[in-house]
Amino acid sequence: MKLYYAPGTCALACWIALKWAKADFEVQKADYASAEFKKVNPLAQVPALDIGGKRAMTQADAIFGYIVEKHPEANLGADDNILGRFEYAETMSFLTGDFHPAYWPFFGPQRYTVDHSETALDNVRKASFARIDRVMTYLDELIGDSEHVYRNRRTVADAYAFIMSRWSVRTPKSWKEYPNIARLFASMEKDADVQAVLRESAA
Ligand SMILES: N[C@@H](CCC(=O)N[C@@H](CS)C(=O)NCC(=O)O)C(=O)O
Repeated sequence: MKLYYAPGTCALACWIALKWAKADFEVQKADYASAEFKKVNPLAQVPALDIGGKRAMTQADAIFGYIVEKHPEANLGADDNILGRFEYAETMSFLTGDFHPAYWPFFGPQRYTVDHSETALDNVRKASFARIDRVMTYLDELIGDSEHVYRNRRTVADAYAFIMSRWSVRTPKSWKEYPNIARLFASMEKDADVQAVLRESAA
């Protein structure tokens, strides 16, 4: 099984989840603009997970679902009751559908304006910040006084939220200014698997 990633991206969260699940896997750095990688994922995005099927798996949330179901002993997913499953699905939908896209205009402003002057690009970045702050604030509230995103225990949602919140250091308000996210960070940064992924992905 091979995980395609790029440094700093949400694919690192899948990498952490695979480690937490004690899965047998390898990783490959992807050049997402390359023709070669477009054969793996025609959308030219990471993560992609090749488990030897006809095509690689794509979409972070779906990949997390696969890891969770394949490794039930790791208990990285929802509590097994109707409200537990609802809350987990709600959290993952927020992370994949609201949180992640909030950062897209910040990192790819040229996709959101036909004017590619530095001023126009900077204006898109500035405009995106309100939405980023809103999703960061919501995440902070989800964590509350715990160290986790979902029900005060470790799930793939911690890895996903942690990796994506790191992007905030490039915005006017870093994760350090959201007290509950900062507590999640303190706990994640002590985790040996997280440390290994951050080290190996930056190498
Ligand atoms: N819907 C996809 C989005 C994945 C995504 O946007 N990945 C980013 C890295 S965090 C990427 O590959 N960006 C490259 C690009 O869009 O050109 C998912 O949830 O997996």
